[in-house]
Amino acid sequence: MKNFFFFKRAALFPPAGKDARRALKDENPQKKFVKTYERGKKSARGVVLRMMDEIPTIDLSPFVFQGGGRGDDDNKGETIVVLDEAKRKCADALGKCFKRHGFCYLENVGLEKEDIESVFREAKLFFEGQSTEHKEGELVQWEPKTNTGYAKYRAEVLNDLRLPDEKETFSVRKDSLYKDRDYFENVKRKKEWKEVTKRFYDKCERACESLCLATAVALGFEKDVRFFADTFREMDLCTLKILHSMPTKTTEISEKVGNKMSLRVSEHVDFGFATFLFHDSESLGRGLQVKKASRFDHGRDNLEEGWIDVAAKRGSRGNCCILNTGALLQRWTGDFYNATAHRVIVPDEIAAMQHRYSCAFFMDPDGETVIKTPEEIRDKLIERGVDVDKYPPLSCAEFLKMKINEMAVKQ
Ligand SMILES: O=C(O)CCC(=O)C(=O)O
Ligand SMILES: [Fe+2]
Repeated sequence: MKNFFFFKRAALFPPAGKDARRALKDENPQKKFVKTYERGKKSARGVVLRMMDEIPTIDLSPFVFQGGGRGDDDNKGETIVVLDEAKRKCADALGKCFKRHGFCYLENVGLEKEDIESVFREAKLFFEGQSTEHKEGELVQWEPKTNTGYAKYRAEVLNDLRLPDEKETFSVRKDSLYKDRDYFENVKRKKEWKEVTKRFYDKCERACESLCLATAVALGFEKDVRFFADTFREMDLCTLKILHSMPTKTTEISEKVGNKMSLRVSEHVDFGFATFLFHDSESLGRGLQVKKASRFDHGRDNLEEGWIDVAAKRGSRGNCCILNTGALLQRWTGDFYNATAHRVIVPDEIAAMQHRYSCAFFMDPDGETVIKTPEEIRDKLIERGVDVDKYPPLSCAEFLKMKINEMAVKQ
């Protein structure tokens, strides 16, 4: 059953519509975006700025507990949460953001500037310090059923209207899941790569707990503040993925094949609860675009409009990351919260010449978790006009299987 999880985690779209196909027949959407953006700056500057202003910066520190949290085995499930003004304020801001588009800058999640810098320092050595031949021939290759290890260029396509993504990745999961296989085998700086990714993974696990607590408070689960946190006990599905895209000659990454072309990361909504996203200080994540997804538009249906250009931001302590919500959170709350659609283009010639690194921590609840609208918020949602029985209960495993089947029909 579990193997179903490790398959194109983010490719969860409703069927693409006419608009998308029409857009693909047109010119390169990356170029089009640049044009739109420039036009925005010259004649409709306010419009672009207003969209950017909608992206809040939220400080998670009220929910970050020293020494406690998910990564600490002795302390599992024991974190005591005393609700104070700071926590309510933080949760309130998160709730508002999740209700709108599910995308924000998040400061002080429990990772420091040095943690972020060191993972990218080592990532550069991992991706650029080993030949393609070595990476593709000697490293343990990523496959859907393990969702761990090295994935070469064009191994994944997040939007099947596109050619496969122009990125290579390395995925890491919980250390204790590696019993039967050494996924770091033949890595040139094995010790360093293993250490830095493990450390980063562990810190992300703790940050995940903080976010779960904050989300529960945001939804008014005052008596059951661990509602979401307790679904991250086994951590059998959480994944840390480090992504790299090489420089390209132009903003057009690939030759079109038929009507199709590739992006660095094509349009998608992440599968899970939410994702922490970090970027290297050289590329600052440029090229990332987001838009509010709806039940009917997960970013694929309209490739042209609504995309907002977002770059990474460091924040005063240099530890700011990006947070986006996933399809599972949207479903769990009967569409009360929204998932964020996103993609990565090559926005201009400067970005084209740069290596681009990013690091995503996908928060996926344990496989056995049953996803259904929580009793505690049914009444609140009904009051707000939400159809709470819209989605039948199903396990996290079933949810993904269903999505895979949907995908199979389209291919
Ligand atoms: O690299 C980025 O900025 C985004 C990556 C992403 O969306 C993903 O891997 O799901
Ligand atoms: Fe994503």
